Amino acid sequence: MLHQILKAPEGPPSDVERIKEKSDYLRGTLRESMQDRLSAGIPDDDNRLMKFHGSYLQDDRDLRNERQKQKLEPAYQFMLRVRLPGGVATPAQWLVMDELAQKNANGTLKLTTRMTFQMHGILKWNMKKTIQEIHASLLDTIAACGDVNRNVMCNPNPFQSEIHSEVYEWSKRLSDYLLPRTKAYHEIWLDEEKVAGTPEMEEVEPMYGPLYLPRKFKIGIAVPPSNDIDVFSQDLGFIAIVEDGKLVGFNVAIGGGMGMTHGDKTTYPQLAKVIGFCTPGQILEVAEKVITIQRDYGNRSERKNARFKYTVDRLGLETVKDELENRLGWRLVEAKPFHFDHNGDRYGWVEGVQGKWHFTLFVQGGRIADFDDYKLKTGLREIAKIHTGDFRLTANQNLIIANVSSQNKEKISELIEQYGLTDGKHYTALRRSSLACVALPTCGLAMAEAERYLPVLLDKIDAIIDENGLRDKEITIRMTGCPNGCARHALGEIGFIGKAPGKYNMYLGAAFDGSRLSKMYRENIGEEEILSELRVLLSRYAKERQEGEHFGDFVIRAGIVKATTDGTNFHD
Ligand code: SRM
Ligand code: SF4
Repeated sequence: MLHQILKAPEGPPSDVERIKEKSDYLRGTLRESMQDRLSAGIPDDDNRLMKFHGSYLQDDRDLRNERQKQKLEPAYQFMLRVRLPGGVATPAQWLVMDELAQKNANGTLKLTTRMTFQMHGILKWNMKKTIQEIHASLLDTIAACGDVNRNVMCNPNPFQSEIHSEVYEWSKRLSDYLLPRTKAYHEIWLDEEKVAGTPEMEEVEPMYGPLYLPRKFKIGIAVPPSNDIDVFSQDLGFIAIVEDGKLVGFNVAIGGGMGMTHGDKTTYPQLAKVIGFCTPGQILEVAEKVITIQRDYGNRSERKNARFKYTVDRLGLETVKDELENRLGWRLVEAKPFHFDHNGDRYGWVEGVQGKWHFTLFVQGGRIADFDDYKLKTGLREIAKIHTGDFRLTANQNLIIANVSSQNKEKISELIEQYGLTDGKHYTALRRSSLACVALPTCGLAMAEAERYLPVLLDKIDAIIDENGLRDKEITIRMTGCPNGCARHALGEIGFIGKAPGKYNMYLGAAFDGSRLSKMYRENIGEEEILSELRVLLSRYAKERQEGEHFGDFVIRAGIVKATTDGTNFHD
């Protein structure tokens, strides 16, 4: 048996391991801390556990210095993330999110890069009722964050084909199957009574165990030719294989991830590698066993090296595959051919199966708000009131008003027009292909702006794009406020990672279909240099590109950066 020779890395368990161990299955003293009125925050240990319940304690970083000067505690507030497999929400659920954002949060909704809702700025006293209202809308926030399997992604367009809808069902099943079993969430937020323990009833986490995973774990399912969910960035990716119009199964890819630490070569983004094929009926078992390998062999000492990608790189792909097959008791079939052609979204109206229509809206930075000259949030609320289909949040932070009946299409089109809701047609294709993580002011890890700054930078890049006649050229551009990679920067043809206020590392050369990582091009540069670099690069691209050549491929062919498919040389 292989697991006798495999070894988990040695070293004392990290602090988080200690917190999980004594938490009584994610309870800790969260209930008491949330009731405590002396501070708007909660202690660190409970905040660690809070993540498993879908929330983080944050503070408004725009106010941090001023409050410090006034000797006040930070402006504590909570971020809340919903579990929304495949990104699908009903109009009724949309209206609940819209209302909760208005009355309990900062008035806006963030559509995340993993296809769900986040609310920011919730005060401690409003957390419980917010979670209860989410629960009443038949959604929850369980395992939206924390060292467990996170929101399962899949192509958000189930009505594009019967296959899409079948794949979506698998993403839901995976999400439910891999949920933690503890009742902590129900007790703390929904006031369910703790069931007194006879030995048989004693709570156990059959899959996770009392320590849960060494780190977060992410699963996504792609439906070729669209790689919109960036399947190679997932800890565990499934690629739907269709033969004769039927879903025959999934190629299995393991060990992807985007995060790293500046200057630390033991950390790097990595692409998941395809190890075989399984049938739809085997997908839950494959996911479970992969997760248990990470549970048993992931690094519980160094959190920055604890993601599954490092476990795979440390043990070796073949060894992990053997271990998986050992645990399954059967072998994966050889992977089947597949082809991706993009990792972005397709905008505007498209007709799907069963005469239903879908409108993909461009949502800059995934932020749903009422801006001075753009009443996006109100417009969507009015649509939700009459919409009989559903909403689908995309992995590119956009929104599909989906499953619109022919009868309703005209009314919805009128509202789209009335509120000027845009499919981004009048923007450059570059802007439509942009992604930015939240960063400041809420993210505690941000070193630079992202969501608030990228649109401003894009205004200036757009001018260069126009000078070079590249308005319709789709080039993916992604910005993150730090190297954690929440906007999957390493898979953008142009990537920026925040280093310090106003300073970014610039990356180039990722593939348009999400199958190749980018590579460092310039370090620690500000806006002026970014623009002068792009002026040269984009003008060369305009003149020298070959027929149909994407920007990421061009910079490699032109020798501007070297191709990188292996994350371990990402820093070089
Ligand atoms: Fe992320 C941590 C926001 C997708 C890699 N991420 C965070 C935190 C919670 C900051 C923190 O730990 O204090 C951010 C909260 C900011 C805020 O104010 O809301 C945050 N991550 C986000 C979101 C909201 C970005 C967005 O603008 O959409 C995305 C929410 C996804 C969701 O709905 O579940 C988000 N994060 C991602 C992705 C992309 C993905 O999963 O497809 C990644 C890269 C893929 C990966 O995991 O490798 C990502 N986030 C991280 C990491 C780096 C993990 C690592 O491997 O080292 C951190 C830091 C950490 O875990 O310690 C992080
Ligand atoms: Fe925050 Fe960094 Fe993630 Fe951006 S990439 S949301 S700055 S953790």
